Amino acid sequence: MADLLLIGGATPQMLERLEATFTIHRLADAEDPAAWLVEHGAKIHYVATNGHDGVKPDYIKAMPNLKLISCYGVGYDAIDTRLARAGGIMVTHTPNVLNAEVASTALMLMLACYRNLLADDAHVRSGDWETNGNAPLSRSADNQVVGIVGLGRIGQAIADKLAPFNATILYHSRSQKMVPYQYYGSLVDMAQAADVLICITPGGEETNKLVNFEVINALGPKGTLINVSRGSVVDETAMIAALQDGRLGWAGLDVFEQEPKVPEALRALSNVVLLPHVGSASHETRAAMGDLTVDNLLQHSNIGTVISPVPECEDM
Ligand code: NAP
Ligand code: 8YV
Repeated sequence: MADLLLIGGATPQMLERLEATFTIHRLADAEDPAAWLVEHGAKIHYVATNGHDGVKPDYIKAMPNLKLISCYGVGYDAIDTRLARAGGIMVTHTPNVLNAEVASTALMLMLACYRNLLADDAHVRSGDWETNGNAPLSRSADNQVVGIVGLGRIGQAIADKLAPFNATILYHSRSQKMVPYQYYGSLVDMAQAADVLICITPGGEETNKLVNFEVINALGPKGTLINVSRGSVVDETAMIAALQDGRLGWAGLDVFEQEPKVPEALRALSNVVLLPHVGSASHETRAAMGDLTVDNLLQHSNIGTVISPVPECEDM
C-alpha cells in the first residue's frame, strides 16, 4: 500500500475509502510536523489536503517522491502549484460539484443584507416586536444591478440563481466571455454602475486586495459588498473603515483575511452579515467534494491519471 499524508481533516466516508488503498499518516498527529517530514517525507507518495491548510512549500520540498496532492476544495491558493509542477507533482481540486451551494451562499448573504434578516430576527427574539411594534422597513433585493467579480464556474451559477430576482448582471474578469452580460475591464467602473458586488475570484497574489479603497468608494453608501471568494481579495481594513463611516452600505462576508480570526471592529458592526467560511458546507456538497478528492487519488494510484487537475497541471 502506498503512503498517504493527510493534512487537515477528512470525513469518515473519505477515510473509509482511502484506508482500503493507502497507509494513512496524519500530520496532525505529529508533535513537530516539520521534523516528522524530515524523518518520513521520502516515503510519502500521496497527499490529501484542503483549501485552508494547503501544503507549505517546505513540506512539498520534504517529500521528494510525492506524486499527487489532492485538494478537498476548488480554491488551491494555499498550494504552490508552480513548485509542485516543477517537481513533477500533480495537483487536483474539486471544481463544479460545489457551484450551486456556493452560489446559494452568495444569494443568502445578499438577501440577508437587503432584507435586514439578522436585525429582524433579533427584533422578534428580544421581544421588541411586542413592546415597540413593527421592525423598520428593509430594501427589496429584486431588480438590482449586480456586478460579479470573477465570472467563472461559481460566478455563472450565481448569475443563474439571480435570474428570478430580475437582476441586471455585470461582470469583471481577466477575459471577456460569450455571455449576455455587460463586461467591465475596470472594476472601479463596474462598482460605480452596480448596486451589489459579489466577489468569487480565486485568492492568491494576482487577486490580492483587488477590491481596494477605490473600488469600495465607487460602490458607495448605498452599495452592498458580498465576498464568498477569499478574504485576501478584499482590503479588509479599507472595507471596515468604509462600513464604519458610511462610505459603504452593507457587507455580507463568508471569508476573511486571517481566518478564523475576524476583527472585533467588523464583528461590532450592524451593517454586516458574517459567516464562518461555509460557502460549500452542506452535507450533500461536502460529500460530493470528498468523493472527488478521493476519486482523484484512487484513479492516480490505479492507472496514473486524474479526473480534475488544477489548470496549471492539466498538460502533465
Ligand atoms: P473559476 O471557474 O476558475 O473562476 C474564477 C474566475 O475568476 C474567472 O472568471 C477568472 O477570470 C476570474 N479571475 C481570476 N483571476 C482574476 C483576476 N486577477 N482579476 C479578475 N478576475 C479574475 O473558479 P470557481 O470554481 O468559480 O471558484 C472561484 C473561487 O471561489 C475559488 O478559487 C475559491 O477561492 C472560491 N470559493 C470559495 C468557497 C467558499 O466556501 N466561500 C467555496 C468555493 C470556492 P477568467 O475567466 O478571465 O480567467
Ligand atoms: C471549502 C472552499 O471551505 O472550495 C473552496 O475553495 O473555500 C471551500 O469549499 C474548503 O476548501 C474546504 O477545505
